[in-house]
Amino acid sequence: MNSQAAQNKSADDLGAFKAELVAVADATNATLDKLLPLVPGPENRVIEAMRYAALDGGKRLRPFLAVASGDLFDVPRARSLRAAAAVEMIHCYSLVHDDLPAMDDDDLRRGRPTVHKKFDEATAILAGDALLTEAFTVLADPATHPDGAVRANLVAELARASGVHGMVGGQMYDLRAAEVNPDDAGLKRLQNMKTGCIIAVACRMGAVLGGASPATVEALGQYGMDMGLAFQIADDVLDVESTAAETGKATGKDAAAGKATFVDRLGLEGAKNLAHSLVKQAGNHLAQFGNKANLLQQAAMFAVTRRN
Ligand code: GRG
Repeated sequence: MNSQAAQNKSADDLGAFKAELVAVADATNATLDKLLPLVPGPENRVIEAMRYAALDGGKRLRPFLAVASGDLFDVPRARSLRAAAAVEMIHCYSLVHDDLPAMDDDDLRRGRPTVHKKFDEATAILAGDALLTEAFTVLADPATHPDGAVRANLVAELARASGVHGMVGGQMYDLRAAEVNPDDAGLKRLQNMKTGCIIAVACRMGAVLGGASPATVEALGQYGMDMGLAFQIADDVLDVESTAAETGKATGKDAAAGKATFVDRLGLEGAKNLAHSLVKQAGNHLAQFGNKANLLQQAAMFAVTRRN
């Protein structure tokens, strides 16, 4: 194949990935819609805020990863979409809380007012809390998997990735980064915890649902961690190179806040090169799946070529 043909093939592959991302996003929206029904009663306001946070917008990359990873083991979509919805609930909760005045104090998310702007601060805190807890209700339900041991494993996986040794710990580290001034290894650890753990657990959950061996769950987790770091570096690049109209959220915030990022450490080109080498490294963890993992390979490339 000549190089133009190779480039066309690669563009086609990314096209296949993008079509599947949209299909999984639609299926995830339908699943979330069913899982978050409105109720009569005063508590309905928090459900409206949860639906506002979770239902419209977002690339749905984490749901895609849960479903695509499950597909490697022929997991029925009815099951993998529940894991996908659970991980997206955690992700949406983290965005709602991250946008609060006490954290990043953002007015814009996914091209719309943030939840505390649309509703109010107390409702936004409750909506985040409720999305967090609802994620575990979804995983613990027998509809997710008939075997209680598998459900317990999924709950433990998601709890570990979301909690103090994962996303919450990473957020705390991030809030203290100016004071701690991490070296490059520390910055990598921060970003792995804050961003990588949730991306990795989406991949791991598909494998757990499929009854994969611990080594195979780990391989998919490593793919997710490498891709997650690449994704976060790409996010930091977009913060410099993109606009709010493109990303649907404020840009230029990292430099304004004096945040430690790999863009700050390595420059734009250095950061982009690191992100691309992490994509390659992520792909290596998928070797055992051969062509069956093509969409996951493309997902890693998408993480660093996306414009929002
Ligand atoms: C508040 C506990 C707590 C944690 C917050 C995830 C997070 C930790 C903060 C969000 C801010 C941020 C820049 C996180 C890094 C991960 C990231 C790039 C999130 C945005 O993910 P996308 O691009 O968003 O997948 P969409 O809207 O497409 O779902």
